[in-house]
Amino acid sequence: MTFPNFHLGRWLLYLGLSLSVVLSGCKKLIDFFDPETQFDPVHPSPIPGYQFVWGDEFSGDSIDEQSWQFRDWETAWLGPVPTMGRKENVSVNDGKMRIAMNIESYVDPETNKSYEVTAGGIQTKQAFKFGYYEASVKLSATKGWHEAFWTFWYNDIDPTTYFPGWETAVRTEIDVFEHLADYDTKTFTYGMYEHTGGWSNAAMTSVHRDMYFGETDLTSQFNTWGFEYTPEYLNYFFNDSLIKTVDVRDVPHREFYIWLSAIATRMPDGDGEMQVDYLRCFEPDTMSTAYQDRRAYFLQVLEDMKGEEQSEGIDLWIQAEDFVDKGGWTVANDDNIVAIKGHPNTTPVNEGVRYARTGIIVEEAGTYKLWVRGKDFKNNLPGSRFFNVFVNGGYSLQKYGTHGSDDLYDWQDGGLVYLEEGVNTIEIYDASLYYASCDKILLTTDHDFQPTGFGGETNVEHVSVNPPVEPTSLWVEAEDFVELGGWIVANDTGNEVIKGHVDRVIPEDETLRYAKTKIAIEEAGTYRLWVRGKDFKNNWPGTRHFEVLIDGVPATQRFGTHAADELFAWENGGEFVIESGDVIIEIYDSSCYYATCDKILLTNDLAYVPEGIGETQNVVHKPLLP
Ligand SMILES: [Ca+2]
Ligand SMILES: [Ca+2]
Ligand SMILES: [Ca+2]
Repeated sequence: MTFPNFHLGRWLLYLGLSLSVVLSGCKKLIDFFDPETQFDPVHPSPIPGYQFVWGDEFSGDSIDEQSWQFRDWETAWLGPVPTMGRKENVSVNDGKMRIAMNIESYVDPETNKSYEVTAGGIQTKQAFKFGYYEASVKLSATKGWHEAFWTFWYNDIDPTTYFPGWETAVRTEIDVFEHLADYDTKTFTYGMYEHTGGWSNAAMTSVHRDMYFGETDLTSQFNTWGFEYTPEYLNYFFNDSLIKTVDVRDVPHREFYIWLSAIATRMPDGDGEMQVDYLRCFEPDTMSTAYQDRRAYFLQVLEDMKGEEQSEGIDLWIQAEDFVDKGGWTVANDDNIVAIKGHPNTTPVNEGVRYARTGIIVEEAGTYKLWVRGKDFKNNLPGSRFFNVFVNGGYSLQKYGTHGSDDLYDWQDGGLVYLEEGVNTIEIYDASLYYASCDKILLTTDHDFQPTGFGGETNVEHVSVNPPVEPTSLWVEAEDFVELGGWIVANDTGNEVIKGHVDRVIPEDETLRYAKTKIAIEEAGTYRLWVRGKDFKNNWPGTRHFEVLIDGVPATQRFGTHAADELFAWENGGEFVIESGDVIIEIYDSSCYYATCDKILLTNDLAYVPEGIGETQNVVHKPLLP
């Protein structure tokens, strides 16, 4: 760590410059960065409102272990090839910190585990929070390595220094750049994650995520990446140009450690080296005019992101993530908004899950203009992440997520649709099965209106429009069972029934007590068994009992024990979980005393209660042996 102290004269110069930029009404951010005030190789020159606090120019011949900690452990969760981080892979010479990324056989002496690749990196021992941070880095051109300049809420595997409540709190990660294993030499990704679910059940959600596609080679020269982290906005810079502003007002703000590191995420194509010229850290002078002017400017940038919020007509703003039925789409944060995301280059087994579906309640019928806000990349397979939107089932060839504009998310014109008063159905169809993302839909009676930015707040009521599932009710006549055993078919007061043994004469052949049949169950699920049998209210009620078994499982209820006013009545046999396929039903003569069974019902409408003689038989009785 060798760095001259911040120079007051230079600082005053920035204050003046930044003020004049704002006062002149200049909106281009590049004007904040006057060539006069750019970094030179030796002297730090902060962006307005910040002052240098710490850095490392890597001008010695070893890592300053007072300031840095090595990433000297295994990383295995990010790919098929576990990487051993080694202190020995990090060196300092010629003004650079170098991480050697090696294909080599290495056995960890502590665990005796063998590795095929080694790499590593360093993390600051000091924690930082709000500020401006910049590193100059030259990446490896060898594919298979994953290099990164990033922040994390821990700096080693010892949690004793973490913030109180870290075990369960949402924690954050800022990736200033990640150069993935198979990226070309001009592309990187960056973004911010929230880690939720606590220490033991950690999950990640994205605050935002973006990719940078430029003309600058990242592997043949040093380039600078910077980020400006404030309680309100997060700015990303590449080679002194602002590339993204993100609203972080709703994000929990944590201290972090700064990491410069590399691992393999597959077997690399060869050895590589990541080089870092410097890391420089600046803290905000929040009371300064320069900082306040800058803040005002970026708060306006955040405000401008919202775009037009209303037209001259009736606007129905519909968030995709509010759809009642999202099918196979998942809800995710992305680029300052919440969106739903389709399948990631996979084909679902069930076509139905390609639809997200909702009903919206419309107060005024009429012709509305449809607008859809979806995601596309200008420079990375533009137009390939497409989806369709159908209003009231109308078929549309219009694809969304195909705008190819500078912004990740943009509005596309869907033409005119007619909305009825009352419930109207909107469907989002995952047509590409390739990373489709939909943020929001607008239906407006102002046909000249063009939405921009995020658009207005949601103002519609969603209702389910999924067709009600038709229940399966299987009506089975006892007299049609394929094997009757000792039961006989009879007509009893107008009912075709089967009757068991009489006078408590138990047959020697136990099988004669069973009537059996086999029917097909098409819809797996939970079914309720109902049985219509005979009992006498005033003449030995409950004595003429019989049992029913479904695939060998007896109902807990005995039948013919209802003691109802009517001779025949339905009795509830409880619930059975039944797989699809053939099921065997048995009626067992448990009393051998005039048991009488008319009909059986299996229904997955668990609330249904049959009455009278029930419905007509609707099953086929199949031979017990196929
Ligand atoms: Ca250096
Ligand atoms: Ca949305
Ligand atoms: Ca019957």
